[in-house]
Amino acid sequence: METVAPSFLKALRILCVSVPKGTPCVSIVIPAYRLRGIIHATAEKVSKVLGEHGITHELIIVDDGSDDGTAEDAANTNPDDCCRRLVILSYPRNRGKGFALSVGALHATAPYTAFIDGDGDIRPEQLLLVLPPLIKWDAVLTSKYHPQAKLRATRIRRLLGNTFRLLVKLLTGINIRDTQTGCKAFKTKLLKEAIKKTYIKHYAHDVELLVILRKLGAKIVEVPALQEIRLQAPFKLGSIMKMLLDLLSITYRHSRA
Ligand SMILES: Nc1nc2c(ncn2[C@@H]2O[C@H](COP(=O)(O)OP(=O)(O)OP(=O)(O)O)[C@@H](O)[C@H]2O)c(=O)[nH]1
Ligand SMILES: [Mg+2]
Repeated sequence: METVAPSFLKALRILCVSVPKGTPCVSIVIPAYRLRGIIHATAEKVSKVLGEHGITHELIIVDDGSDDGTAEDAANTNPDDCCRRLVILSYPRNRGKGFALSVGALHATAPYTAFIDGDGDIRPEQLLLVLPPLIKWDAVLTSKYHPQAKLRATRIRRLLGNTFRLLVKLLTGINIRDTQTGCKAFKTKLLKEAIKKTYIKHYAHDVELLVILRKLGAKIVEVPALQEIRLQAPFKLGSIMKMLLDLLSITYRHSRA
């Protein structure tokens, strides 16, 4: 298991020192769908890792219309002392991960915002890797296809991943190895500006957001995934078709705008 280099931790301290007193340094947006019994533990682990490094933060958990008591479970979160605000947002109908992230990001009050999946699959230490480059960059993405990242994937998942990456590049011009991994960081002001222009609500929202950020002149960088990422489960044909349609609609919409 990789650890975070001291130079990253130093950069992270510098990043947070410049934030005015009373304002949290980072808003953490955590999307959650049917995560009862899991979401409070994920949020606590995230808060603890940030607290260990003295990073003031707010947690924004977005329950994406779950029907299993996810929001109630989120309310049981017991955050670290460095957490300045715990916000739980919930709405009755399931709208998709992209929608949940957008709602959460629009509630951010810190100058930097990070996304991390609520299912606990991504180690919270990954946040210590995506936040420091914000000193220089506007958006930082976790990449499981980065040369320094470890990936264990079935052949079919690898093939699907490569095909998706090629399609994204051909259709949108975005040359990013991994648009999909659920841990990313942004300058909040630019993120909010971009999010207001998105309309895809599901997984292709990640691609649309990057297309818009690029148009706004954002500098985007990828950092390696700290942990070995396992891609095993095959996608359903219906999900692949939906993703493809969303990609085409992003291309149509944003190449004309
Ligand atoms: N599946 C799903 N997840 C959602 C939705 N809305 C928010 N999420 C959250 O988005 C995050 C990522 O969703 P996952 O289904 O785990 O996607 P993934 O990590 O790419 O796929 P897996 O490899 O299956 O874990 C999780 O924290 C979910 O709880 C939704 O409508 N569907
Ligand atoms: Mg997951």
